[in-house]
Amino acid sequence: MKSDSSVRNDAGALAGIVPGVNLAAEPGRMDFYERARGRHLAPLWRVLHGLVTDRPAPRCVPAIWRYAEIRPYLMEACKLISAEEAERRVMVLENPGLPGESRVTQSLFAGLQIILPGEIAPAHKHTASALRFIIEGHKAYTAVAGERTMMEPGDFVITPSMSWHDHGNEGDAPMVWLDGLDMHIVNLMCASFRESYPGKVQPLARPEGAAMAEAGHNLLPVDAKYPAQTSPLFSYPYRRTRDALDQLARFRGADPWHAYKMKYINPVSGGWAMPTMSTWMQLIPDGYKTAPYRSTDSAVFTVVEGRGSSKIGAQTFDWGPHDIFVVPSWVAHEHSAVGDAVIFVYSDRVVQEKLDFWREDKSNAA
Ligand code: GTQ
Ligand code: FE2
Repeated sequence: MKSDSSVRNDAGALAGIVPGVNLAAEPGRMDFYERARGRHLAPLWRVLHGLVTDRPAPRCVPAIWRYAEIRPYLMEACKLISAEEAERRVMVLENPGLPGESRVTQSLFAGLQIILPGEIAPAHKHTASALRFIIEGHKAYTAVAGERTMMEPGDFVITPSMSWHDHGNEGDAPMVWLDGLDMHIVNLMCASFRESYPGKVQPLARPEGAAMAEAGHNLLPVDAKYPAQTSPLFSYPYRRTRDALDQLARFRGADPWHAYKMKYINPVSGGWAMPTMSTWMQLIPDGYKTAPYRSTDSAVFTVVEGRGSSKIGAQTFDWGPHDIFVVPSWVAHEHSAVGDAVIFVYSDRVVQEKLDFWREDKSNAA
């Protein structure tokens, strides 16, 4: 007889939480469960409603990281380890509902990367795609697939799957950005590969600005082929994004749920800029309050400008510039701004859309 406590003890523990199972009959079934387990078989009826839930049941919880509180930890990390030794000097934002899993939501990774003047984060490549959202600093670059781009606060920068990338800081102050990665999605399907570049930095094949010249003006070279699903534009400067929102707000009324929400697009397809993570920028005008909204994507919000607060489920979070907060799947949320607020957001929406299961709810029902 096996002494597996999960089989022996759970008839009582499961009382009242396994709909459709006659718990009074369970003890008489225990011997069967144990023998089946020996053959690597398990009865679906004991787990079905935890697998196919009536509605999203995220373990991820609403949470906020206030920049003023976490920035000192980034600075302290700089005293303890170099960018080179760490490979990437990143403090991972761990969702309080998923401790130790390096997840900001169940599907997404978020980390704050810091690179000091003169440092280099060495070149590597991997299956996972990354997005960078620049928080502070100047004169640091990332090189992606043979081209460099300088990074400025508010810029959104893409590292596509399997492209070589290295980062360097040529300025005189630390640079900090938010990393968003899809490795948990990659790992769900056990598809991860990674390689170090032989050498600290990759050689540059194109001048800075080449991608912007080629794809950044609503024009594309006539015969160019773009087999990848990621945007060939790998930097979306804040100046342009901010200007677009500003101009839009001059002639359009604010949407009740979104205020002004503009998605970053891939100019080749017109779809989302990245194949695994949706990205957008949201402008909430001074004094505006959005209506309660929920959707099945989980999202990471980074405040660029302005102050305000968000009610996420039952909790209310006050936020200001550089604060980062999380909205889990299907949790109703509403935002209000004091002064015009600009917020960068990434989520797993694009994956869900491709798989035909993304849903939203504008009914105001929490
Ligand atoms: O900058 O290449 O936060 O590969 C995690 C994995 C950053 C990066 C992260 C990475 C990187
Ligand atoms: Fe990387």
